[in-house]
Amino acid sequence: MSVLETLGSKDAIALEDKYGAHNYHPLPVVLSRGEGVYVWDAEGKKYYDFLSAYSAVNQGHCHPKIINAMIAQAQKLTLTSRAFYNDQLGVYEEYITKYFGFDKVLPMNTGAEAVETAIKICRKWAYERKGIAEQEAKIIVCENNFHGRTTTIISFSNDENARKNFGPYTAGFIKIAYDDLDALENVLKSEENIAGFLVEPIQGEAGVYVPSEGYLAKAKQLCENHNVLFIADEVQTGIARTGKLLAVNHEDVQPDILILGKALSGGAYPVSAVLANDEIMNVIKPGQHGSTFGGNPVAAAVAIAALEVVEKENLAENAEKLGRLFRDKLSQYCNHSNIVKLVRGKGLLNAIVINDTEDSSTAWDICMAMSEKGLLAKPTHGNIIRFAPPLVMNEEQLLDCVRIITETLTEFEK
Ligand code: IF1
Repeated sequence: MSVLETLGSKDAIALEDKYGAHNYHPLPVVLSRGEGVYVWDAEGKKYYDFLSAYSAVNQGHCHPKIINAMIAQAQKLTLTSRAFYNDQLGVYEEYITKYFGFDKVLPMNTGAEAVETAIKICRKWAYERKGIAEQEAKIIVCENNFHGRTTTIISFSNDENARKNFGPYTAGFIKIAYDDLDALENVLKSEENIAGFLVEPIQGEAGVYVPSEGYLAKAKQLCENHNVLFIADEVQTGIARTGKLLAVNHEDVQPDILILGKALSGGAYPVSAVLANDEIMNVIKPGQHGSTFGGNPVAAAVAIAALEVVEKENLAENAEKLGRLFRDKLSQYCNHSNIVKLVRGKGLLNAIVINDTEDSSTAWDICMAMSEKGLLAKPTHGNIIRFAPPLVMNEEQLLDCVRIITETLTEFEK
C-alpha cells in the first residue's frame, strides 16, 4: 500500500495512536475531505464543520481562490529563506499593512510564533524607546488567557494542563482579571516598568468570554495614558470571525501591536503576522529576529488570496448577520431548556454553557451525538461547547445546523 493511500477511520486512528504523540484527544472522526462548510470522513460521511479548525478556515475548506494561489506559487518558488529577497513578500507586505492600517508587518508562521514576536518587540521597545531598565520590562496579561503553547507563553497561563511540569517559567508577566478595568488601572498605577498589555479581544479557549461593551476602548486609553503598548491577539478573533474584520473594530480600537494567524491563510498554510507602526516596529534591526519560513513566497501568495476572499465575499457582514440569527435561535432554546444555561458570542464565534459540572462528560457526549447527526463541534473547557462555522455559511445551512444542535440538545434534556 502506498504510504499516501487513504485509510479507513479505524486504521487511521490506530496508526495515530501507535506512532503519534498523544497530545490531543480528538473526537473519533477521521476527516479526509473538506469543501466550504462541509467535511467528509474516511467513509464518506458528510458533516457541517462547526469548529473551522479553531477559526482557521473562516473562508471555508479548500477555497478555490486560495488553493489555486497556493498551487501557482508552489509550482514556481516555495522558499528562499530571508537570506535573499523574493518577488512575493514585498507585494504582500504592502497589501496587508494597507489592509489593516499599519506601517509595517513582521511575517511569521504560527500564532504562537507571532505572539512571541510581539512580546519581543514590546520588550525591545520598552528598553530602547520607553527607557525601562534592561531585563525589567513587564507585560500585563489576563487570567484564563490562551496565546499559544511555547514555554514563555504557557509561563503566563493559569491552565495547569497547559503549564504543569514545563518549568522553569519565563518571568516578566503580571496577571489581572479579564474585563476588569480597575485591575488594569491599578497595575498601571502601582507597578513600575510596564511595557505592554497583551489581551484577546474575546477569550476564545476560556469559553468565548465577550468583555463588557467599552472594555477594549477604555483599556487602550489607559495604556495610552501610561505609555504602555496595547497588544491585541486576534489570532482567533480576527479575519472577520466576530462580524468585523477585527474584534477590536467593534470598539474602533487600533492596537499598538496586532497579532494575526489562523485564517490569515484560510487554513491552507501556516501564516501569521505581527503589525505595528514604525516607531515600534523599527526597534527590530537585521539579524535580531526571524524564522526559516517567515515571509516565504507561498505564504505571501496564500495570505493575499485569503484576505481578498474576506473582502470580496463580505465575510464579516455575513458573520454578523448569521451570528445574530444563531444566538437568537439558541437563546429561544435556552428559555425552555434545563441542559443549556446560556449562549454567548459575537459574529460566528459563539458558545453554549451546558448545565452540568465542569468534569462531567455531558458536553463531550452532546458533541458525539451531534457528530452522529452530521455536525462537528468540540467542547472547550469542560461544559462549554464552542460553535464556529466557516464564515461562508448561508442562512439555510445555518438554520439546518441549528436544527441539528437543538434536536441533539433535546435528547439530553433531563
Ligand atoms: C491547540 C483555540 C486553543 C489562539 C490565540 C494564539 C494562538 C491560538 C487567541 C496560537 C491558538 C489554537 C491552538 C490549538 C487549539 C486552538 C485553541 F482557542 F483556538 F481553541 F488551544 F485555545 N492566540 N489556538 O487561539 O496559535 O500557535 O496554534 O497557531 O494548541 O490546541 P498557534
